[in-house]
Amino acid sequence: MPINTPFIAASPQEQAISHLFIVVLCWMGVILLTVTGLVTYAIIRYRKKGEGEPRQIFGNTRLEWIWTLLPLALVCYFFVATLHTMAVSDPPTRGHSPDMLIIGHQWWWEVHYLKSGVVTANDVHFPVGVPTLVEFKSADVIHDWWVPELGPKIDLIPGHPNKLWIDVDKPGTYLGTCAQFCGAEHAWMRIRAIAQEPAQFDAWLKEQETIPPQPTSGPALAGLKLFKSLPCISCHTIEGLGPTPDAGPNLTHIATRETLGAGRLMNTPKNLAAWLKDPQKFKPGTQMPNLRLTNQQVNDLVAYLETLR
Ligand code: HEC
Ligand SMILES: [Cu+2]
Repeated sequence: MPINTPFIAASPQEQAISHLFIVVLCWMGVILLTVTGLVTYAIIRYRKKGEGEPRQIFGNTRLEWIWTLLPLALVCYFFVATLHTMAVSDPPTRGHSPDMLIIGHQWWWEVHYLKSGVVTANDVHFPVGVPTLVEFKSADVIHDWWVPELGPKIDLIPGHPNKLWIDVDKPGTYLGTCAQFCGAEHAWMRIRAIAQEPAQFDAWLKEQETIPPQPTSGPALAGLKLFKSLPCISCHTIEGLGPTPDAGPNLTHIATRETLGAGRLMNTPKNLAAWLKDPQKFKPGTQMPNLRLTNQQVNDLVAYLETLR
């Protein structure tokens, strides 16, 4: 899916924020031009031509009223406009139960669709035109969710859940990132917000709800056996295999995701093999260790993971 043009608001929340930004920017421009214009005029008009100081004026009440009231009115206007934008961009969440839970990890996003039990990572699907209440938590340090086209940023703070309405009004893929420095791979903690028409979103959710059948032969079966015997299974959940750890992204439908390593690599069989061979090469410091797999093991694991659609 093509990436949307950046900086074009795709939600009522972002619409309000962009609008306030433009209005304030225009007023700042007017003030800048007025002040520099007056100063330039004074410099030229009153530059010294041997005629001494210009006439000095003290206590001009009318002027003083103007330069007190005009800025005051502007500041009041900015204040009210900001309050309005805050109300529109972050509508009340109390009394609503969240539709989605997003947990920040060093350095990836765990995504739960609470009404269906689907768990995924990094690619975050939203239905267009259906306001989604998202709860944000952290598994370790402070992270910050930021997809500029979709509205405000929100912090993910350990022990202090936050909530935010996300209400995408145009289909498309929107790129975002963690906006709070959170350690070595902070720069590779990207978000792909994928907004789909409700029918498409429902179809996607249905697909994610069904557990892919386990392979019964060939390299894919060998890969499944390796996955269960290597440490993979103690960090990653694949539905149907038993344990459900969350130290690493849920891989139940890994082959349907667009990227690996929170945006670090596009999800192709070749990149998947390179990632498994040495994740530290792509994200030095990532919590996934280099397990020193042989090429044979990598090929079998890739064959298995590619069946997880
Ligand atoms: C110690 C825990 C741990 C072990 C063991 C582990 N992983 Fe990971 N894995 C992670 C973490 C954490 C990430 C996310 C890394 C990041 O994006 O920074 C990850 C990422 C991945 C990804 C990319 C997923 C995505 O959605 O981006 C794949 C695929 C993967 N691991 C497969 C495996 C396989 C196969 C094994 C066994 C050979 C394995 N992992 C072993 C923790 C682990
Ligand atoms: Cu982060």
